[in-house]
Amino acid sequence: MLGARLAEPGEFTLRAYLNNKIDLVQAESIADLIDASTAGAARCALRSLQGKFSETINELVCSLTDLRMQIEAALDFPEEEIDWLEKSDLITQLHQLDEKLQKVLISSQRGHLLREGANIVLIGQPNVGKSSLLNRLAGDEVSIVTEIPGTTRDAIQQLIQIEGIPLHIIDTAGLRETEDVVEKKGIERTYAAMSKADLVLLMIDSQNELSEADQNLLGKLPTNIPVLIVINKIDLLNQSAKIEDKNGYTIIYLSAKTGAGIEILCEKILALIGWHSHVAGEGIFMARQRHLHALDQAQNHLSKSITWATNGEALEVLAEELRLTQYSLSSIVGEFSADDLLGEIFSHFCIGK
Ligand SMILES: Nc1nc2c(ncn2[C@@H]2O[C@H](COP(=O)(O)OP(=O)(O)OP(=O)(O)O)[C@@H](O)[C@H]2O)c(=O)[nH]1
Ligand SMILES: [Mg+2]
Repeated sequence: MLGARLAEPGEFTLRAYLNNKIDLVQAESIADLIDASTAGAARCALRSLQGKFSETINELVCSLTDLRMQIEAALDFPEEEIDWLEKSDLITQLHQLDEKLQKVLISSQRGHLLREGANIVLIGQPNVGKSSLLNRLAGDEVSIVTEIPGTTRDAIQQLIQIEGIPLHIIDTAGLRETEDVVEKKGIERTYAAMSKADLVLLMIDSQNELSEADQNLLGKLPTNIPVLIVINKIDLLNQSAKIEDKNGYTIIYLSAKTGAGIEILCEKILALIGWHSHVAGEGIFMARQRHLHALDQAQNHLSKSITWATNGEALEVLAEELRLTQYSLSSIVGEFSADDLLGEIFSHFCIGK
């Protein structure tokens, strides 16, 4: 074959990266563009490919380098009168940097949601209308609905979009004591789905009170996962749709059958998974978990350095925290990225990209 061979996954992108044609964020955005599941996600990936995310990170790194230079100079020439490194001035600059970093983090968290979506798990007693709600949200009959309790046996996942945010809605087997082997397995899957949830919707029939079983269920949920209580079938009691806070829970009254209250539910879902549409205008960065982790680390180091500076600690300690802040930020665009990290990133490409 005249020495020809098939390209490795991501090989062309890797070469572009190694030849400094693009940075790591841009390389990742090529894969994101290919994988984008919504128009919003594709637009966002394109912005990263054009360098918007990298530019913002590089600006932060520049401000940081500038500040570090001032501190290093003060360390090297302690006897000089370096008036621009007044303590108050230093703290102001650190706070400004922290504010900028905070904005990037928010934009990145939004982008991460746009990229990954969120897992929303519907749980509750049999027959309360979980599958009906999934169908209502999906606008399609994806899950079987019958008046027989125990209809759903297996967890059913459906991808929907609200305001362009991909949401994986997982309908589960109604939770109850049962001797049925298949249903038992289904219930095990319900618990497994719950542990991976970003948000749990606990559904109750409006004709019933919150039962002891429901309360037990609430007690079993991991505390870090937000819960929304959904009271369904309000059409049967001629109630109107509403949202209220009671005993530390948010409760939404709706009807999966008529659609009343669905808009209230969608709005609350977005808020609980961290998509605040009113924060628009700050931009969205197509962030991966890796980027969020690095930004988090950067913010930790920066807030430590603010504490050190405020407490008047030695400049050396401050300088070290700022070095670590810069290291975390630079790892996003790839300046200090280890080889195994590159292998991990490029292996996710399909062959020949
Ligand atoms: N009137 C009324 N009936 C509803 C509503 N939502 C669901 N139902 C009915 O309630 C019954 C059960 O609905 P499903 O959606 O299958 O309930 P489920 O919670 O998925 O039940 P399992 O899969 O058995 O756990 C069906 O007969 C639905 O038509 C509603 O908002 N109003
Ligand atoms: Mg069902």
